[in-house]
Amino acid sequence: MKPAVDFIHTADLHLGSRIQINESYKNLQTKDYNEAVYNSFKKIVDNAIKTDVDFVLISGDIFDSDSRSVRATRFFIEQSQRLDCKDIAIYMINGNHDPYRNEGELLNLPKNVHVCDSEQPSCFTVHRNNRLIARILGQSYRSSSENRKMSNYYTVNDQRVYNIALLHTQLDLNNKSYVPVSKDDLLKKNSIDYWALGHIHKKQIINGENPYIIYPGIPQGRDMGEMEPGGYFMVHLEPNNCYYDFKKTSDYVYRRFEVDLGKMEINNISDLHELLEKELNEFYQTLNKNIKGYIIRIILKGNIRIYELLQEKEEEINEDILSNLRPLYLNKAPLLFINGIVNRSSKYIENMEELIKKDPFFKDFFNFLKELKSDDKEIKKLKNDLGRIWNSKVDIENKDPQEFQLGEQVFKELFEQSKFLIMKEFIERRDL
Ligand SMILES: [Mn+2]
Repeated sequence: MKPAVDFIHTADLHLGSRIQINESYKNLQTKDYNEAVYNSFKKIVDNAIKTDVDFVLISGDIFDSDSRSVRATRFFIEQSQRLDCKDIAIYMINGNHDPYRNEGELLNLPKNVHVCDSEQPSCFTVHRNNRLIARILGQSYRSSSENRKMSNYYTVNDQRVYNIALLHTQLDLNNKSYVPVSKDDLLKKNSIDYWALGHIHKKQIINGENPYIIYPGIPQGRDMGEMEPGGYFMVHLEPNNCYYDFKKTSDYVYRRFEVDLGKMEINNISDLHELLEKELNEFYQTLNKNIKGYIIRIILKGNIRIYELLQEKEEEINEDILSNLRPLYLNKAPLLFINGIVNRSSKYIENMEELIKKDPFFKDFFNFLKELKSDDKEIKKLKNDLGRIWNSKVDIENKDPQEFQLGEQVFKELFEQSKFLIMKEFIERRDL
């Protein structure tokens, strides 16, 4: 019988980076959000000690940048030393953000930290009470992109103990920058029991049974592209009894907050204020009190009578709304930071329901849209026609503002918005 093992699987700590909060909050008294990325790793170490795991795995991107920061390195060492005192080892690979340094790290790493080599796969053996309990394989990135299919060369012939492999990959055979490999490739390597993946910042169970293929995601999201509460996996492997539990670590959580402006008759900016304040307050009541802070973006949707005014004075109105709403949530728990407002509203159309139902022209138009929505080829063409400012490939490594990444959500919003703009144009021109 294989010996049981308990371990933590984390990845993408990105130590040295900070969460993004709007400039206007820079004069705040408490700025512990600057520590959020560090704190999430500290929580992982706390729990490793508390639960006395056999070891901790980190699947790449421990540091946010290949130039490293002294502070991030110092912090990592301090936390590793806490584990060393409890005889808990760390096994790690370097990813695209923190490729392997031949000259070593900026500071000496404690003896319990085992870094996989970048030139060939490393294989570490783990012992408990002088008995072999697991093997850990892995290979580090040599530079910030990596086209070697390193997992092909992870070889092990003995299956009497659990064999666990670390890999930093996009898990996409066509992606030549982040280890081109497919799920099937990994499934085929039947000597490996658990693939501890890193690189994708969102928690994902790619395969939920042996061989396990799991992404823990980033422990603390840093912008609107990393929205869900992050964490790590606590894993127990034992013949006939394996489980993996996701443990949340994020102090701060990014959320979208959508407001339907069609809910109320809005004739001026005061009405708009009133609606937003009420809606935001209701949204706030639904937030989890155990989270230190939420960082949100407000998305305005629906049909509004003062659409032209909103368009014409967009910047000024947004500033006015933000300066009214922001102070309301600064001394509360959880904190609420409003990073910005995105306007995806459209013109209010008189008797719209009637028009859609009865007017043959609009009936046709809506039927056309329905068909268009389910026509993948046409949708693809449409996305291309949106212009170069919209990047249809959403890439977590791309630091451009999220607004210009054309994800499914954003595309849907633009589609809805343009539907009403077209209706408005039709009505106005037909009346001429
Ligand atoms: Mn990463």
